[in-house]
Amino acid sequence: MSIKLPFLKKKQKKPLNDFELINIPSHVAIIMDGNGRWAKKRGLPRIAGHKAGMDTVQTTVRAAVKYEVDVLTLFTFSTENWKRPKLEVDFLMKLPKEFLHKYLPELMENNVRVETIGDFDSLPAHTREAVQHAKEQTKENDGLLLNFALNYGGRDEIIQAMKQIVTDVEQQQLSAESLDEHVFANYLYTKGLSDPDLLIRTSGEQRISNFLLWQLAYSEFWFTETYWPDFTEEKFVEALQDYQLRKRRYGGL
Ligand code: V0D
Repeated sequence: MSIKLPFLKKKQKKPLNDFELINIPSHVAIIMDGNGRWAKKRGLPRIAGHKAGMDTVQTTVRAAVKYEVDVLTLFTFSTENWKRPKLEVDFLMKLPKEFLHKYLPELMENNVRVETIGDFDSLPAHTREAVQHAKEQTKENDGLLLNFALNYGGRDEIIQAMKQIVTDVEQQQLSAESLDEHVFANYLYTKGLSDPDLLIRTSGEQRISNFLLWQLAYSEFWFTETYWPDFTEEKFVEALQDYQLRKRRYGGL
């Protein structure tokens, strides 16, 4: 005799037009992995993968706007990425300016606000200036918050929070007794943001790699084998639908 598992039958993907805008994750975070492997597969240099990945960022921004996500946090450069060859780092550091030159007008039209998390001051001046300009130009927009994790590391974030807390305690701006999860979260780069509801990682790796260590405590994780430059609106919707399915199952318990 077989046990009935009715929910398994429903697992077939619904067509796009049947997709409901209820229970959309408010905050989606993405580890955009597989740009190098995408390039290698095509016999191209790694930087060609990064450039193709840059256009996929805008594809994803459009999808996030369309499906009314509130916050999209993208891991663009980790504190560990400085160890890569200098020429690759130099190339990566030019991508924000290139991206914004190409897409800032569309971000404005779509009411998108640009922000960053990470150690902003340690970035090259030319990168900082391009990004700062976009932050200022978009600061009144109240649609999607496009949050670039730029020179970001989760442990680094926690350490810089600790240092600031110690300073504030020493200067009697904060009492050690009042420190709790809520107070601590206010010292993180993500101050004021809700935690990610959904983390997406592309390219088959299933790790968080020092991304949003504190904030991902209760997030749903969704992985795909797809290399980041091949990621599409359809893949994004698949992740959203999977998220909705998980929420519906919990709701039934
Ligand atoms: C390369 C895949 C957009 C990941 C996406 C500095 C690796 C493409 C930006 C960007 C990168 C950052 C800030 C901003 C506007 C755009 C970006 C970097 C890498 C590293 F305000 N794509 N992108 N930044 N890649």
